[in-house]
Amino acid sequence: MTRTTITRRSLGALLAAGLLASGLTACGNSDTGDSASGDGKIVLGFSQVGAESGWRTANTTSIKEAAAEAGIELKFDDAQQKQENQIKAIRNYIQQKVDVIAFSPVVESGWDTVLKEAKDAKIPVILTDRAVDSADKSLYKTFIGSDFVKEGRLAGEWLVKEKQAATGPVNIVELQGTTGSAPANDRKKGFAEAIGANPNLKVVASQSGDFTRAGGKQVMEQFLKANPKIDVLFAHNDDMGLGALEAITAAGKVPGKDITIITIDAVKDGMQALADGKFNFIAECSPLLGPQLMELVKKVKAGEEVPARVETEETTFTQEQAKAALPTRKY
Ligand code: GYE
Repeated sequence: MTRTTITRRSLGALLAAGLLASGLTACGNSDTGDSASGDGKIVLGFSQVGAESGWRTANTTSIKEAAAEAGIELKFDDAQQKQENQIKAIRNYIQQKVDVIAFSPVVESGWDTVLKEAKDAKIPVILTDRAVDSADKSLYKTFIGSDFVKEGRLAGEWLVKEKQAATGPVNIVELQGTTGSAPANDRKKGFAEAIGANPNLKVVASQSGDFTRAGGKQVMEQFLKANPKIDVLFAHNDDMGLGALEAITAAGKVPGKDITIITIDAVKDGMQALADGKFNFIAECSPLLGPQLMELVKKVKAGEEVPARVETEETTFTQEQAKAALPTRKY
């Protein structure tokens, strides 16, 4: 299988031009199967992680809206951050003989059995937003989402520049996303790689806040109790950073000044905190995957070739850039 990475922007052009030919992953499933819909509509079964963050809510809205717009019948399940619920939902979709299954895997490992069941039932699977660590790449047709390692790296590179004049140790605490999830693993890795460029930068504590505000607040309280000198907080998403703000303020410290705060996502509340000077930097992760996902659903249902990976384009925001972007920010 040839692995090809393609950006979201260029995907549209390629699909339109019908240029997705050699060098791309062959879909291989031309079996149109039994549609579960009586009216000839493509039926998509989607298993969502949960509703843990502003990012996730925007992602769910994007998927629902794009399905309606594309005339695709969507069966949607919220797994409440539990892998067992996702496996149950996927098995239900297989039983209902949906045309395509898409899901955002809460963690990376443990999917081979259920993915094999989907493959045996000849139902193509699209990974959305988060990756799996299955060695057998034939268990799914494609992946659409972000480069999480890059996001972590961008966060770390900004910090290296910001603290380049530091002569003594810079103590960093890290709020990790859901344990075992692709974004938590990859963002941690990218950040660690980048800050390696300055030996003064040191992660003194790193723990999961499960991508939620409540988790961010609670773990930050513990960090503050255990570490007398915290210079920087790196949170794997905006929501945990927003929860941590409460803990920092309650501890009598000024967020964005006493503690430099870097997050990932750039949802509206995060961008507001950045514009207000409470956050210092955000690496963007776009949740608006719906339209591209629906294009891929149509392609795999038709047995056409799709790229192995469709990557989201993202940027970064400083406080000034957040002020400029906020008025037109949609989510
Ligand atoms: O960053 C976080 C959400 O998987 C990219 O999940 C997604 C992450 C996102 O809960 O806010």
